[in-house]
Amino acid sequence: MKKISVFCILYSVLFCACTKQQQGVMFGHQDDPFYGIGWEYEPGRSDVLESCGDWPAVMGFDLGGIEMGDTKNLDSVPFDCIREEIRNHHRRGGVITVSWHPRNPITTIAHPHIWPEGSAWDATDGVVTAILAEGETHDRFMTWLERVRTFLSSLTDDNGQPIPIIFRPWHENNGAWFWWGNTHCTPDEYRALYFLTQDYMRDLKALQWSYSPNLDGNMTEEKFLQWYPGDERIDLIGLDAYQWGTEEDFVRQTRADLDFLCAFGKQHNKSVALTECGFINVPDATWWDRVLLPILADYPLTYALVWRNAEKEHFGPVPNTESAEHFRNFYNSEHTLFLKDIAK
Ligand code: BMA
Repeated sequence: MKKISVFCILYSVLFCACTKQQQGVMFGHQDDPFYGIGWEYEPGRSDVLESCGDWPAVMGFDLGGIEMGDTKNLDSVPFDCIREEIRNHHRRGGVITVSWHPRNPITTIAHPHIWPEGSAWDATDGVVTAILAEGETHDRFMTWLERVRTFLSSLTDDNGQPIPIIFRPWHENNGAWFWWGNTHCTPDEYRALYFLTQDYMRDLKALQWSYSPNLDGNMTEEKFLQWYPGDERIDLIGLDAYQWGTEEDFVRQTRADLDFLCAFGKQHNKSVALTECGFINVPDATWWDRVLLPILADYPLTYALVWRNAEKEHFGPVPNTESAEHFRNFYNSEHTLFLKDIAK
């Protein structure tokens, strides 16, 4: 599909990362400019900026809720602000990635609701089957795709040109916590859902498509290929890897999966990224330079993005804390790239 245009866009967005791959991995942060620890919606602020003096190279944003026609996403961020900050970051020379945690099109109910009812985490069986069949769920889902398409097509630069976006739908599908997870549909159904989404957006040539399973610890080609949408469909392969358990397990499992994914990426000519990562609330300040950095130093990754700094849970650095000191070591390393390293 659209080989030439996808290649051109990929080349232009990932140019820095590809040419500097030997030099470093771009650092990314979800929802970076909207809120942090102790503040929200103060233009110009960012916990990353205030920790190290530079913006993240990559910013991540989520479209969950747009499918309902909501004006704010599932984390209460207005979609108008998301559009504006995507434009701002593009203007700075940064890279943008967009994820989507859509609600469950069968059980979804109007707000207010009791989580996880109706949400992406309301992981009932048969949703993907119903989306793919004729009927009410399919029809509702197509209106959802239209709302996503409309928003993504509104992401244009100062000259009205589409802003390149790494779009990362249907992530972490090798787990069971989302309704599109691997116990709730077959591999063929999963791929059909991915294709339906992608084909519906085929006119959006600035989208690069990411496939990002969750940390497995024992990924093999056989397991990976079972669900992979295919080389023709995917531009960037990601891994979502959080340290939920012990540090030892996290390091061993992340390295094992990156060994596989980087070899696969090389063979199949795909970029590889840690599309989500982090250690919830960063309880060990040395995690940045002692745990994460050595991993990034060893793999030719395009980027590594940590999740959002919400009050209830944060994954990025917090200014004026010990974590920020170690984050500065991480920032100063030759193995990491921030905005100043990639912007023209
Ligand atoms: C999850 C948590 C949720 C959030 C969701 C989408 O991992 O951070 O609180 O709603 O991501 O950002």
